Formats: sequence, C-alpha cells, structure tokens
Amino acid sequence: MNEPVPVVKNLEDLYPKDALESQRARFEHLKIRFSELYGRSPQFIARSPGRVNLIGEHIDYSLYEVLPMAIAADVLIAVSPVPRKNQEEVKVQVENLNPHKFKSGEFSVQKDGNVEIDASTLQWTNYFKAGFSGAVDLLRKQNSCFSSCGMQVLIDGTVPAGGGLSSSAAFVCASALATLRANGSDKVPKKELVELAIVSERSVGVNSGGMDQAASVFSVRGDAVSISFSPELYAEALPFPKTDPPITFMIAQSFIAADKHVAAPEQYNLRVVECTLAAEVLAAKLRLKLKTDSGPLGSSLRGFQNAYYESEKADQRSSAEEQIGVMLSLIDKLLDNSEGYTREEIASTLSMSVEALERRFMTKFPIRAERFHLGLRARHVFTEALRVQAFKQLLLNPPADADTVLLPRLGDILNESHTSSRDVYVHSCPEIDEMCEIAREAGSYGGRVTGAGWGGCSVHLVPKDRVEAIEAAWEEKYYRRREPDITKEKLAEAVVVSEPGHGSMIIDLS
Ligand code: NG1
Ligand code: MG
Repeated sequence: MNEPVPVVKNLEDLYPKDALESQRARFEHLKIRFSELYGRSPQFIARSPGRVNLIGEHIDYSLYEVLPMAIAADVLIAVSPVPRKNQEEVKVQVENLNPHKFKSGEFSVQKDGNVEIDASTLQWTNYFKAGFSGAVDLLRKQNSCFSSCGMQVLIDGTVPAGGGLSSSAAFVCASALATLRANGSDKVPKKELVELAIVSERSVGVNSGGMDQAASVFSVRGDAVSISFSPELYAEALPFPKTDPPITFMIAQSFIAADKHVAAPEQYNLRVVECTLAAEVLAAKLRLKLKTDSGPLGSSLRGFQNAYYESEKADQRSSAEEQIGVMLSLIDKLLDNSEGYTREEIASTLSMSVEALERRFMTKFPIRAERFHLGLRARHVFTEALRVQAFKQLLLNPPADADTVLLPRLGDILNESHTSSRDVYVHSCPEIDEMCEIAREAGSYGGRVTGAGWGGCSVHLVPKDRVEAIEAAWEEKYYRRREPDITKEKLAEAVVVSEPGHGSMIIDLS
C-alpha cells in the first residue's frame, strides 16, 4: 500500500495486449512532438489514469469506503527538467498535444517555490500548477532549502473532461508525480502522492473527497480497488471473482457536461456542507464532541459515527453494518426530513451565530442555498455505505451461481444506489435516469449515475452477450434522438467497456 509508484521501461507492463500497438504509436507521437517543440527529447513520462466509481457515490468526503477502478483512459505528461542556476527564478512551460482546446501556459517559480493560482478563472493549466505546488510543498517539508528546477512539459489526456471519469484527478496526480520525479524523487510513495494530490485539487476545484486521486494512484490492472478514509487513508486491490459469464461493466456518457466551474460545483460544495452539518447537528443533539478529521471541512459523518461509538451510549462490539444501522435509526429520531433546515435553525442548534456558521462552513466556497437537507443527505450516505459493504462482500464471497444469483444481486445494489442518488441525494439528471432505464430494458443487470453527477457518466453491470444490444438501444433511444447526425466516432467514444486499468506510473525514457 505504501510502495513507491512503479517506474517501468516497457509499455507491456502497463497496457493490455490488444491496446499495445495503439498505445505505442501514441507514446511515439508524444515524444516526437516534444522534440519538435522544445528541441530535445523528454526524459520520462508521468502517467495517471481516470477512474470509474462502481459504488459508493458522494460518500468519500463523509469518510466512508468506496469501490472504484481505474480505466484505460489516462493523462500522459512528457517531461524534461531544466536545472536551476543559482538564485534565478525558473520557468515551467506547459503545452498540450491539443493546443486548440488547451492553450499553452508558462509560469515562473520563485526560489521559495511559490506559484500563483487564480482559482476564479477556468484555466486548465491551474490543474498542473496545483499538482506542481503540492509536490514542491512536500519537497520543502523534507528539506526546507529545497527549490524546484524548471520544467518543459507536454501533455496528452484521453479522459473526457466533465464526464464523471475524473480527468481532473488524473491530471493533478500526473502533474504532481512529474514534478517530484523532475526534482530527483525516483521513489515516490503512493500514499504521499495521493495525500498531496487530494489537498492540491481542493485548491483549484471543489471541496472534494479523496476517491479519485486514490483510485488513480493505487489501482492495479484487472482489479477494483477498495478505498477507506478512516481512521486513515487505506487502499486494497479487490479482485473480481472469475465467473461465467464474466463480470462486465459498460460506461456510458450522457453528454450532459457536469461542468465543475458553473452549476455543479455549487451543488457539490452544498452537499459537502450538508453532510458536514448533519454530523455537527447530530453530535450537538447527543452532546458528543467531534474530533477534527480529514473531511474537507474538518468533520464528517464518519467522525460522528466514531464519536458515538467511543461514547458510553453505544455497544462497542457491533459490526460495521450494525453501527451504520444504528446511524440510520439516529437520523430518523434526530433529523427532520421534510423542509430542510435554515441557517438560523442550524446555528442555534450548534450554539453559534449565523455569521460564525458561515465563516466556519461556507467561506472557502460560498453557498447560496437557503435550506439544508441534513436528514436526506445523511440517509443517502449511510445507506450507500451499507450498499458498498454488501457489494464488496458479494465480490469477496461470491455465491456459486453467477448468472442467476451473483450478477443479478450486484445489479440490484447498483439500481438501489441509483434510486438513492436520484431521489434522496438528488445528484442525477433526467438524461442519466433515462439511460439507466434503457439499459435495464435491454438486459443490463443494473446501473447508476457515477461520479459527481448532474450529468456526466453512468456505469452498468451487464451480461457479456448483451453488450451490443445495450449499445444499440442507447444509440436508437438516446444518442440519435438527442443528436440525429451524431458521428460514428462520437458514438464510439460515448460507450466503453473498460477493463480495470493500472494506476499511476513513470515511464523511464533514459
Ligand atoms: P468527479 O466529479 O466524478 O471527478 C467527484 C469528487 C469525488 C467524489 C465524487 C462523487 C472531485 C475531484 N471528485 O468526482 O471525490 O466525491 O464526485 O462520489 O471533485
Ligand atoms: Mg473531477
């Protein structure tokens, strides 16, 4: 778990056989463009993949376990370090293989490593800067005199942006890894990389949890990964049982852009605030003291569960599932589910002023909402945490009959998760709901919105022999209705059957 990010020379270690040829061509193209741009060859390539979350949606920032897997789509960053001469400031040049979509950028780095990030504007290079700064901070903690070298970088990303597959985390993780390696760290511990990428991404995006960065770094080819956050970050490969028919996931784009910089971030940050306030209100009502934890706002529903089970009120011996069951009965007793709470009501329960409440929970990302649905949001979190456990147990101890027992049960859990996302947490959208319906009618075992939602992607567990039928159903009933002239290429990108891919790596070109 805390082994270093692998350094490889051969692409065979990285991609499945059938993808090797096209990946080789892609790497060659990146190297050639690099030499054309900078007049020298790159020294290495840092790579980090996107992910699809199988189950455990919007519960990472409440510090409950999630089950994602890395996908084949990834971010490659070709790098040539530029040595620092004495005290001069150095430059970092950032170019993208697709310069029309991603305008190049250049920034200078002072000796103290300081880099300015203007998070109020939508610049893709901010994500590079975020990873860069996080890496420099880490190196300065290890050696207070450290100053970064300059860098020339060229980036190629294949994870669709705003599609719920976590292009941002792939980019931040790859940027941080590239910076660490450029500055001589050739053994980058995975856990350190993840922890710094989580904090870095919070400086440019939203108050996110840590699932995406952990999935991008820790994943192992062929397996899902179970990621827990309490008492501390921990990741473990979760192999899929070999079944007949084999477990197959389809990922489908809705082409509704869940743009992190317009409506979605406000919704996302509001959910983080609602969950944190649910924890605070529950604790206040039971006179429990919450410890500061790694939740984005310093406390979490999991922190509440821990505090409850450390108090005399609770039976310490209960299993994880029993404990969450108790949490559900507590919210029924203590939280109102109808209208939601006003700021005044919450502040009064927490014995603070509305100003103090806003200062503590709503300053970093301002929130406009008037009502806060603490009961509903907590209900989703606890039931989803239970669904993750049920899903994981089925993978670890699969019942014998895959076709008639295991796969339909897994599918049911995905469907229940979607219903909760749609009705209780309210982070799906009508288009994704429709895509889930269409897939089920065409024979999927079950499916759900994946990632932050409000657009983006859905994930479906399907019988292998239904893949084409489900694809055809989406094409006819969803994609062509929305966009009659949709191209073959766009359709091919819209739906993928992704094998679980490998996590972050360095490809050494020396
Ligand atoms: P997306 O928007 O799919 O990358 C976001 C968060 C995750 C998690 C999911 C919902 C970021 C970087 N990531 O993922 O941490 O909370 O939503 O489960 O914002
Ligand atoms: Mg993201």
